[in-house]
Amino acid sequence: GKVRAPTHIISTISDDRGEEPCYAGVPMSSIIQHGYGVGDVISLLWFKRSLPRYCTQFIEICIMLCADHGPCVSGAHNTIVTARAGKDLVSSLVSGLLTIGPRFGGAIDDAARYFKDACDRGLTPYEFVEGMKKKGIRVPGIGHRIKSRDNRDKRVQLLQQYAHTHFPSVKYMEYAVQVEAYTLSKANNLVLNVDGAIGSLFLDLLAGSGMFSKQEIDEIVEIGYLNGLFVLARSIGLIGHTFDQKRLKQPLYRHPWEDVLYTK
Ligand code: Q5B
Repeated sequence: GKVRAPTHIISTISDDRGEEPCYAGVPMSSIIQHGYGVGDVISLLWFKRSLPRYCTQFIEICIMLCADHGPCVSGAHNTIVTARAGKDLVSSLVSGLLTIGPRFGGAIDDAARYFKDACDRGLTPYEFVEGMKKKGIRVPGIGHRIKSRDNRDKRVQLLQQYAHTHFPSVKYMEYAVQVEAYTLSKANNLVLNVDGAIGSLFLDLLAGSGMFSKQEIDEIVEIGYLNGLFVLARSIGLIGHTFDQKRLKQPLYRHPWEDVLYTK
């Protein structure tokens, strides 16, 4: 029989060899005919399956709500400074993206990991939070620079409302809310933030949709798919900030001396 030379690449999510490209086996024409949205495309290319509409709509809501959060946040600031240094779109975009990490926007995967582990092990919020403190780890998904008990993050509320209406179960989100109640007893700004809301609710989506086996959920959480939602979403805003600075013909940024503490 025919002997196939060993390949250097294995790919399982898309195929462009036929008459039309396919995403996880679904042809482009079918994506358009069914009126699929970007949530469906993410389902196909990231999760390799078509998810129910309430799940793909949740993904789209995450993307819309995280697309931008003003010019003062880490990512937008970097992008603005880079664009003002005369750099191109891709350089300005990636300089903003590179700030996404454990403190800024990139806490979604760790929030999912820690909330899942603590909730599945039946830890009380006290046991969980104090255990994290002993290990010297900040609770991912908790805390915000400007949001607080009296100035709640509207994005978190909108995500919670959507899940309460559409998800079969919000067990993990309820656990995260109990954790928040405990952390708020320590400091006013230790609210459940947007990363924590998405992390906990995505656990509910994975567990409640019936579309993923237990092993698949563990693998998704272990690999860490969910920061991808913030990266993808915030790229929209960072691209916008780049165009904004170019449109406004903003000069090279230089930080004012008065705002630096020069000391020995
Ligand atoms: N403390 C977010 O801190 C921030 C604690 C904590 C236990 C915690 C901090 C944190 C976990 C990572 C996380 C996502 C750095 C945030 C986002 C997107 C964004 C951004 C935007 C957008 C804020 C003061 C005291 C200290 C700390 C204690 C703080 N957090 N303890 N667990 N999680 N969170 N990131 O205000 O005793 O004085 O030493 O790392 O979830 O990124 O809008 O800006 O859309 O763009 O700077 O919303 O919470 O407070 O660092 O001065 O800490 O609180 O140990 O205690 P802050 P710090 P002590 S959403």
